Amino acid sequence: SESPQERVEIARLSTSQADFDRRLADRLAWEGVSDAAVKQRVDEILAEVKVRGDAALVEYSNRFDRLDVTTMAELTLGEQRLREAYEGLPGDQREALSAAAERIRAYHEHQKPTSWQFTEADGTVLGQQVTPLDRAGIYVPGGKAAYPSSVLMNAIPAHVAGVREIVMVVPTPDGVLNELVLAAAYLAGVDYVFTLGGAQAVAALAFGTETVPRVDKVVGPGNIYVATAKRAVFGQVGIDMIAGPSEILVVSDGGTDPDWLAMDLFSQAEHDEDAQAILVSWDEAHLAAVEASIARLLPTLERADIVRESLARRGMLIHCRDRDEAVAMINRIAPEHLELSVANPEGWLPDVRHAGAIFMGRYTAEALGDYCAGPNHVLPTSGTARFSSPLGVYDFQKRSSIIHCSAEGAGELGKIASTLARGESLTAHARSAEYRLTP
Ligand code: HSO
Ligand code: ZN
Repeated sequence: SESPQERVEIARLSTSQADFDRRLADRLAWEGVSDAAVKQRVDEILAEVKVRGDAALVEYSNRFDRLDVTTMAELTLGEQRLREAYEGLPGDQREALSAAAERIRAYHEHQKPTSWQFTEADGTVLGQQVTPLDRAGIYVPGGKAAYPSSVLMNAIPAHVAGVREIVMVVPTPDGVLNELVLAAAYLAGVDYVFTLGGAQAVAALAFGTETVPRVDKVVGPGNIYVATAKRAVFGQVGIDMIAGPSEILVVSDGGTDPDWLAMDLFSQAEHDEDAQAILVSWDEAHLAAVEASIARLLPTLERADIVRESLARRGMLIHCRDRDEAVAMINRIAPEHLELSVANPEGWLPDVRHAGAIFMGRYTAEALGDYCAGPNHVLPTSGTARFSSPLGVYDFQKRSSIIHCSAEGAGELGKIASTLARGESLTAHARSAEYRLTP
């Protein structure tokens, strides 16, 4: 580590290689961990919390987070405490957090879906009414993955959606509170916080206890216990997607400073050893230049060990033939984050069919989107951008259908309904429709 340059292990692939498809698939593969032993422990915890409520929460928190509490009151933080956390922050952090929250709020205001109705010729009105959830629960991990930015990204869309009550849970190992996380909760409109973590926190939100109100949906990332618990309570409450490790795919036309691109790749690789950073280009010399930047800059990173491991496990520098092959690569990988580090990114946009978030042009570092550009940083991972979308206002709302028949409309529809109902031998349906036929 004394040497400023080191050999960095990162796979070099080329679409011209005979075994390219297999090599790409091998490195993309990431199986969401599922473990029978974990599942059994989680089921036990869920059952205990369901039956014994607060008492079980107090016991688990003492055991797993090494606390010494006797009541839920000691695990509850109200709005006053959240405001104190915010006011106690150093000025620059307070300003940065507020600026980010404002931008995220403004972006999500644009996302609000509208209710609509239309009237048919006979006066029958049909439509759709959008309503927020009553209560949302936000899980925030403890320890090294406690990101204040993620508190903003999860809670602000819920607030903009009009959710009446937002409850947050966050573990406090050894009783240590994260003031930035609490300040973010304050800014995002969280109503109160329980210092609970793990499967027991998910259980509390899903079932409710004497102190913790039952929520309608649980969102937010967590470890394998949390993910397993969320899967188990799904159906009784809504959940968001189960996130895999973070990924970035950078497509470069060769015109961006190789140091910038190396750092963009590092920015996701530093999240964890299973994170994935990929660069695609048709410019061979440029790929070599970025590789040299990686070797020179990696030793200067605080989290060099994590980045080195992540690049070795799952990183890729991919040489492709041309723009068309680069587009094919994007849609095949369906990345969580796509950086289009090219001269005319707008020209690419119509060809991008699968990507969680698209960062356009040389100046748009993914890191800006992670914190403050405005769009959500909770995004579909592991290729799930093929069928899902960023977390948003719509995830905290649902739709009701509206039907308002005129007398004339009931006559027309009644004939159709009664015929179909008799075909199904459901005669009460048929007669209910027939009562309203116009004579
Ligand atoms: N890139 C992460 C979000 C994040 N980055 C939080 C920094 N803090 C997942 O998309
Ligand atoms: Zn990030």
